[in-house]
Amino acid sequence: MRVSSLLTAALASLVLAQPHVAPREGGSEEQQVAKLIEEIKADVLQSLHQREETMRKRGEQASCNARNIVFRREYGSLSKQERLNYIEAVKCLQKLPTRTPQSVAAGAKSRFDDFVVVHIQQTLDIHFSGVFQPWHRWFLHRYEKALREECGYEGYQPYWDWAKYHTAPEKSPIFNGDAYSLGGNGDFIPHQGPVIVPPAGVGGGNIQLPAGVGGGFVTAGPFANMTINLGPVGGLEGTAPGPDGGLGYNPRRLKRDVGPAMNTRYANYTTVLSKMAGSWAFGTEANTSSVDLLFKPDIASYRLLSEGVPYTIEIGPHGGIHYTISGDPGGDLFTSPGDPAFWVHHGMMDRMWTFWQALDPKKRHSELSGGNYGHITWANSPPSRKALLSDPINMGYAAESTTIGEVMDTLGGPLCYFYI
Ligand SMILES: *[C@@H]1O[C@H](CO)[C@@H](O)[C@H](O)[C@H]1NC(C)=O
Ligand SMILES: *[C@@H]1O[C@H](CO)[C@@H](O)[C@H](O)[C@H]1NC(C)=O
Ligand SMILES: *[C@@H]1O[C@H](CO)[C@@H](O)[C@H](O)[C@H]1NC(C)=O
Ligand SMILES: [Cu+2]
Repeated sequence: MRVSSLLTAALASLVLAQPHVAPREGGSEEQQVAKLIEEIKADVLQSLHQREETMRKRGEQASCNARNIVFRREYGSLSKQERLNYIEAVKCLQKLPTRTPQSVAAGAKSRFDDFVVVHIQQTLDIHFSGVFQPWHRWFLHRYEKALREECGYEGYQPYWDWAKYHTAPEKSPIFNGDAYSLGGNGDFIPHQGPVIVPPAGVGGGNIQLPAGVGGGFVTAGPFANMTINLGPVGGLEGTAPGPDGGLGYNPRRLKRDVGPAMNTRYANYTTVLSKMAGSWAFGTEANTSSVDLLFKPDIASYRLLSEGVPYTIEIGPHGGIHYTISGDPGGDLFTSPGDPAFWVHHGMMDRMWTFWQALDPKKRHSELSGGNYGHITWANSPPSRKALLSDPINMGYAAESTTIGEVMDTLGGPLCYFYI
């Protein structure tokens, strides 16, 4: 395990970095993001050590400490062997028997499908609501655990650094179609991009989003010709809705429409920087040495930056990257975890939230509500109470359930990981 050497390297940079003291320079947004992340990591490792010291003095042991913390890494930074190990574990999960009764979901054919089922069943409760971020954090963690404990994977869940490949995601290590990728793009078919249709009464008109550079079946790389069993729930371009509200058996081949248009527009370095620090935190604002400036945006604006404003062109990087994958099942919010690429996208979603929390941990490890996305209904419609830390995170037949409060801190409770 390389964790201890990673930690040593990170701690060494902490000594040199002296976070928050040096005045900030401008630099490209990419450099600003990198610098901010270095500071976050240094602060987190330092606080981990401080916490351990404090507890040691009391004769207690921190359950998550510098020796057992694990780090999730960017997909392209994994070695070829590590990528192969991840791919093999996902394929293994797709061969293990399902735990979902066929009476619940006749389309569930594997352990992998168990995770797709629970997402389909709860889609309308777990998006644009207070449980969104914690639910998907736990979802990923339990998926990672299944890969490790049921399929012998020794690494951790990788993430897709959206901005890193935004000019050509189809050529990234994730989608280039080589033996170490998550499969190639869909074969090119001339087509239009997805259309967002606001429900009756919402107004604003249909929103035409740009297309990717694929559109057809995935025919190269490890998940070439992979069979999708569940969904789609509402139907997709060229694919009718599946039976039983998407829970029925509907075998078909994986399609993708990866391309730069959506990625660049909705998930570039400006996006990533804004989510963590607000678009004004560096450079142009006069007082860039104030730590407080970094504490914006608050939970409500973070959620809007991240998930967009429903039925507007500003769909945010969450939707923007779902549509960067697109295709089938990637273009169907309900069934989207059925594309192996879902999991690296949500790895980055969780990474962003983890970093945002780390900028003001005392407050943000319990901050859940704020704005319309903090309630227990989709965008608070119909109006509902705010989500609570005691609310459940239900994993159905996929894994054990928990509560929101248990997963707010990735360095506490049942969790002990961070991102590099
Ligand atoms: C995927 O299916 C296509 C069309 O049937 C075929 O040409 C291709 O060889 C298959 N690829 C793999 C890796 O099985
Ligand atoms: C980068 O993303 C932001 C939203 O986060 C968007 O407003 C901007 O137009 C994007 N840049 C490009 C070049 O598309
Ligand atoms: C910048 O912020 C610091 C810390 O909040 C404050 O002490 C200082 O007066 C500010 N400087 C200016 C020019 O506003
Ligand atoms: Cu989701």
